[in-house]
Amino acid sequence: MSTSDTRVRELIITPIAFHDPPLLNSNGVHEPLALRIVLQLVLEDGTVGLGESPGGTARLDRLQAAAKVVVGMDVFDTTAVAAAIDSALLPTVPSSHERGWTTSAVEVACLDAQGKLLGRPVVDLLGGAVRDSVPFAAYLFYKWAEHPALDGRPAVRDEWGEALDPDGIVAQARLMQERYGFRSFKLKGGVFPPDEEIAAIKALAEAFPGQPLRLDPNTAWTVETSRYVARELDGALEYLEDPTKGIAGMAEVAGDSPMPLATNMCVIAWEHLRPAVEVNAIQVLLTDHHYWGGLRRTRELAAVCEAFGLTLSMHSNSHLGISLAAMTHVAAAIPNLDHSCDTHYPWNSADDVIVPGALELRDGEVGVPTGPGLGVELNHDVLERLHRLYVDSGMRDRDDTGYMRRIQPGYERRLPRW
Ligand code: GKR
Ligand code: MG
Repeated sequence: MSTSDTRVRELIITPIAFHDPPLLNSNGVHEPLALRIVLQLVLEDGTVGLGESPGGTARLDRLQAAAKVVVGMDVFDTTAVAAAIDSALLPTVPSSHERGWTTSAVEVACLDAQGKLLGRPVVDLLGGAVRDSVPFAAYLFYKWAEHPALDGRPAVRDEWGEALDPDGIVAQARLMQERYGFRSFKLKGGVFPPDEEIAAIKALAEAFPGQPLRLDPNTAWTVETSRYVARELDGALEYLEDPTKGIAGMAEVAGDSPMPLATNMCVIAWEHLRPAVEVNAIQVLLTDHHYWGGLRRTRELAAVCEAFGLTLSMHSNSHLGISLAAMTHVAAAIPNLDHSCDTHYPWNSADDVIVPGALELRDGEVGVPTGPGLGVELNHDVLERLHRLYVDSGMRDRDDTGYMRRIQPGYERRLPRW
């Protein structure tokens, strides 16, 4: 293989929309559609590497800027590819975390292409698999039975039903377990007053004795409320995730919390690690290859966490199969992955852009795809359909709060709320 064949001919960026149930969180409620962006990195020899990024106008613009920069670069030169994109974005995007979304998505596409060229799975490019399958947690959400009728559009029901109290959450957890065999559970909180969410966790603990549980209110609580919840749930939680805002607030809660604190909100870039470690603000880091710089940087992050005694879990957002494949490959390559990973996949998998078969959630785990690269294949008809849905919907950015206000006009986003 000559280096002229492994150069990038084109990076095709395709924004898509797919169906999402009315999942509640501390910002409001998920809209009927979620947005992602599919990357196809085409090499001179015709090899195509796939990537998937969260959607939204800013991320789309930045990926389009990256697409201009990478043409002609060698797909094996991922450090130079990331540096070129980073310096192209730097003048207009000062946040390293924000630039990270773009470099990460392109790195995954490069690694997929490299794996295809070499006939090896991506996990082999990350040092090899330390596990053949990766455990995921059932991601439970309070939710409505349907997206209500709005602006002439009829109500949209889904197969999961309503979950607005402890019984509803336990029923949802049972369904998740029946369908996918999950053995750990995460509840998205910050929706109802803390005592109601404490009751839901206690109901889950009773229904699934000995199975790890997590609660994540996305900073909906003050330091004082966080301490109260932590005390009430002593012995019931594997970890408490982002109860309150910021490194200083988390450190105050961590000071007397009976369980570890986790984050995907206050430590989201390399420069946040040192201040967080200095004040012992977190004990668990939810990594996410979509913004930490890609799969190799995530592997490096795992080593940094190991050095500082932080345990590792994995964050997710509404996503499809290219992301799930990338999450699975990197999680399989990390020796110190101490907790099962998050995934939204059961909520969105019906609209997946990849050809079925390569990824299956069984016994709460996803087997590491064995085919070359990420081991998944793009379904071009579905990609076209989901791109059309994106174009026709007019939706360009996620807005959980705005959507909630259209349904409940008095709704206010307040963080902390309690
Ligand atoms: O999908 O509503 C959601 C989640 O709240 C998501 O946006 C978060 O980024 O899952 C995430 C988390 O763990 O904070
Ligand atoms: Mg979280």
